[in-house]
Amino acid sequence: MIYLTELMLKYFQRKQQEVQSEKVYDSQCPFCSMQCKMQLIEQRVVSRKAYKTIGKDNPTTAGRLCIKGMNAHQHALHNQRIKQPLLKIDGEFVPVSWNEALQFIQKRFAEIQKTDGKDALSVYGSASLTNEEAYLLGKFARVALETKHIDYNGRLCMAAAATAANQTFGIDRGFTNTIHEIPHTRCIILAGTNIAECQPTIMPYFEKAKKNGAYIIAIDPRPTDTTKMSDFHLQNKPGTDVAIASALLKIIIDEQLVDESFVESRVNGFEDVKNSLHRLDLKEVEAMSGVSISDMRHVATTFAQEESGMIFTARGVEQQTDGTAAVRSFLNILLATGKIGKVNSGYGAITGQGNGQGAREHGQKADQLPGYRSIENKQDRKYVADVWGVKEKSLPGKGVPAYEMFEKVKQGEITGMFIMCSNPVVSNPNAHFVGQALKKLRLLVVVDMFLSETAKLADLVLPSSSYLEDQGTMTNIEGRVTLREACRPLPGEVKHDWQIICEIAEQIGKGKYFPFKNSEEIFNELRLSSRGGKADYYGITYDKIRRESGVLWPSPELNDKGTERLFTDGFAHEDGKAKMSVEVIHSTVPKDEPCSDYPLILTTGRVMSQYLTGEQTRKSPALAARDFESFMEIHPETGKEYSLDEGMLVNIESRHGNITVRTKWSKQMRKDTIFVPFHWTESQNVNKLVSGKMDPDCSMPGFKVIAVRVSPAYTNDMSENYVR
Ligand SMILES: Nc1nc2c(c(=O)[nH]1)N[C@H]1C(S)=C(S)[C@@H](COP(=O)(O)OP(=O)(O)OC[C@H]3O[C@@H](n4cnc5c(=O)[nH]c(N)nc54)[C@H](O)[C@@H]3O)O[C@H]1N2
Ligand SMILES: Nc1nc2c(c(=O)[nH]1)N[C@H]1C(S)=C(S)[C@@H](COP(=O)(O)OP(=O)(O)OC[C@H]3O[C@@H](n4cnc5c(=O)[nH]c(N)nc54)[C@H](O)[C@@H]3O)O[C@H]1N2
Ligand code: SF4
Ligand SMILES: [Mo]
Repeated sequence: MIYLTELMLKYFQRKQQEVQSEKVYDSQCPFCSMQCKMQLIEQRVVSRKAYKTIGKDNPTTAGRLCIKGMNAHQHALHNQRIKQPLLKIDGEFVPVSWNEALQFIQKRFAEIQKTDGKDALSVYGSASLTNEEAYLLGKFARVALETKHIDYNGRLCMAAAATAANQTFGIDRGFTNTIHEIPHTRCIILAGTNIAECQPTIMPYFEKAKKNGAYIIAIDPRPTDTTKMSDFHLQNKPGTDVAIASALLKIIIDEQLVDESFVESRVNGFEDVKNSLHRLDLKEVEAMSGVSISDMRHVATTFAQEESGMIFTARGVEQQTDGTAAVRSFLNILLATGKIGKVNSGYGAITGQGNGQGAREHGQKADQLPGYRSIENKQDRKYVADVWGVKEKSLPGKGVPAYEMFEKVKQGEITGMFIMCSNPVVSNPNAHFVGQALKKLRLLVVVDMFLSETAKLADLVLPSSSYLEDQGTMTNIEGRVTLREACRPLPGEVKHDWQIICEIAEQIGKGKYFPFKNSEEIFNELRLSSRGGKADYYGITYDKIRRESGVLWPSPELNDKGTERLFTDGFAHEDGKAKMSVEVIHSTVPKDEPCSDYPLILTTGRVMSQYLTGEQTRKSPALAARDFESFMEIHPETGKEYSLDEGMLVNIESRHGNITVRTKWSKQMRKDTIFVPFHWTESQNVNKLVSGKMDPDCSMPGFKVIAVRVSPAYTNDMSENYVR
C-alpha cells in the first residue's frame, strides 16, 4: 500500500515537473488594430505540448485580449502552414527549393516585362504586413520591378477615412487624440463601427466614459453589442450617412449651436456649407433614412451642447460608394462645433487591420511614396529617389487602385501579379470577376502562410512567416508605433516577407538596393525616407519604442516624445485651417439601390470570432467552433414574406451573383435590410454579390449597400431536409 502511494506520488511529482517545464514567448496579436501585446505560453504536459495565450501590459490595451488573440497561435502552429515554395506543374503544386523558385521568378518576370512592358507586372500588398515590409514592397515595385502598378488591401478598408482626413485636415492619422482621452469626453458618436466585436479590447475606454457620464450615440442599421452599449441608437437605412450627418449639421446651425470663434479662426468653407444646407430638407432625410427628425434633433443638440465630444467612424460609414463624402460630413460636424484640436475632443477612424495605419503611410499605395509623400510631386520624388540612390526620373508614376488592377488584367494591360499577404479572390467586390482575372494572368505569385483561395490559383506560392516568427513595427489604432519582437524560429524553409522581397531583388540584379539583414535596418531606411514627410518617423527608433512602449507619430526628432494630440495649434493644410466641404452634402454618387427585382438591402461585415477572409481564424478549432459557417440576419417578418424559416438555407441573389447561407432571425433588424458576414468562401462568399462600382474619390467599393432578393434554397418537397 505504502509502496503504491509512493509510486503515485512520484508519478504526480514527475507529471507536475513536466507541466512546469514551460516556455514563454512575448508577442503581439496578428489581427486587429488594437495590436494587443501578449505572451504565448508553451507547456510540455507529459509528452505533448500545450499552449495558451495571456495578455501583457502596454499603453493601449493594458493587458487585455479578445478570443481571437487568445487563439491566434492555433493557426500559426497549424500543420497546414506552407513550409516550402510550391510550384504548379501540370495543375498540381510540387515542392521546390528556394533556388528553383527564385530562378522561376527571374525568368518569368523578365519574359513578361520584355514582351508586355514594365507596367505589365503588378504588386498587391497588405496592411497586415509590418511597416518595414509594406515600405519595402513599395520600394520593390518602384526600384526592383520599375512598375507603376502597386496597391494593397487597405484600399478596401480605410481609403475613405484616409482621403476624408487628408482633404479636411491635411493629414491622416486615424485618431487625432490618444485613446486615453476617450473616458473623459462628454459625448460620443459611433458611426458605422462595431467596436464590441471588431476591437473588443477598446471597449473599457467607452465603458469608462459612460461611467463618467458621457452620452454615447450609435449610428448603425443593425443592433450589435456596440449599439447595446450605447445610450441612443439611430438605426438608419444602410447608405444614408451623408444625409444624416448633413441633417445633424443643419440642425446644429439652425439651433445656433455653432462654435463661431473656432469656425472663424480655424476653418475654411463654413459659410458655403451653411448656405448650401438651406437646400437640405429634413423631411426628405427622414423619409430616405428611416430616422425621425426628432431623433436627429436629439442627437444634434446633445452633441453640440456638450463641452467636449468625439466622433468615431468605421467601415459602416466608409465602405460606401460615397464613403469619403460620408466621413467628411461627420468631420463637418466636429469643425462646426469646435470639437477638434482640443483635449477630450476629436476624431477617430477606427483602424481595421493590425497595421492598417502604418501600411498606408509608407509607399504601398498606387499614388504614394514613404512618409505619406506623393508620387506625383517632383520634390517628393526627388527626396525619396535620393534616399534610395536612384534617379528621380527612374521612379514610375502613379498606378491604379487595388480593384482596378483586376480590370487592367481583363484589359490585358497587367499580365503578371505578385500578391503578398492578401486573399483578394475572397475580399474584393465582384469576386467572380476577380477570380477570372487571376486565372487570366500569365503569371501569379502569391506569398502566404497557407494555400488560400487566391494562392490556389497561383503558379508559384512562397511560404511566409507568421507573427510569432517575424519581427517588425506595427502602427496601432492610436497612431502608436509598436515593435513586435520575433519569438519563435522559422519553421521548415519558411522565410520572412522582407527576406523574400530582398532575395527576389537580388536574383533579378537589384540586390544593391535591398541589402537588408534584419527588420531594424529596413526601419532605419524607412525613418530617413519618411523624414520631413507628413507621416514622419525619423525620431522613432527600435530602442525608443522598447524604452517607451511605443511612440505616437509624427516624431520628427530623435529627442521628441512623439505627438499625442493633433491640431492643437493648426491643421496640416498650408494656411493651418481645416476645410469644410459643400460638395459632400449633396453627394449624388449612385448606390446599388434596391428595385422591384432586388427589393432588399444587404449589408456586410464581421463577427467577433472570425477575421477577414477567415483564412487564419477558420484554421483555429476554438474560433471555428464558435461560427463554423456563414449566415444571413433577417427580420422574421421579412423572412416569412419570402417563405423563409429560421435555420433554413437561403439563396441570396444580386445583380452580380448568388450565394447560399443559413437564415438567422433578428427581431431588432430593420425590415428592409439583411446582414451577411464576409469570412467564408466559395458558395458562401458574399463578395460574389457586390458590384465593382467605386467611390470616385478613393476607390472604395460599396460593401455596405447591395440590392438583393432572397428565396429558400430548397424547393418545398426538399425543405424538410434542412437542419434547424
Ligand atoms: N472580429 C473581427 N474584428 C475585426 C475584423 C474582423 O474581420 N473580425 N477586421 C478588422 C478590420 S480589417 C476592420 S476594417 C475592422 C472593421 O470594423 P467595423 O467597421 O466596426 O466592422 P463592420 O462589421 O464591417 O461594420 C461596422 C458596422 O457598420 C454597420 N453598417 C453597415 N452598413 C452601414 C451603413 O450604411 N451606415 C452605418 N452607419 N453603419 C452601417 C454594420 O451593421 C456594422 O455593425 O475590424 C477589424 N477587426
Ligand atoms: N463584403 C465585404 N468585403 C470586404 C470587407 C467587408 O466589410 N465586406 N472588408 C474589407 C476589408 S476592411 C479588408 S481589410 C479586406 C481584407 O482582405 P484580405 O487582405 O484579402 O484578407 P485577409 O483574410 O487578411 O488575407 C490575408 C492573407 O494573407 C495571409 N497572411 C496573414 N499574415 C501574413 C503574413 O504575415 N505574410 C503573408 N505573406 N501572408 C500572410 C493569410 O493567410 C491570408 O490568406 O477585406 C475587404 N473585403
Ligand atoms: S483581435 Fe484585436 S482586440 Fe483581439 S486580441 Fe487581437 S489585437 Fe487585441
Ligand atoms: Mo479592414
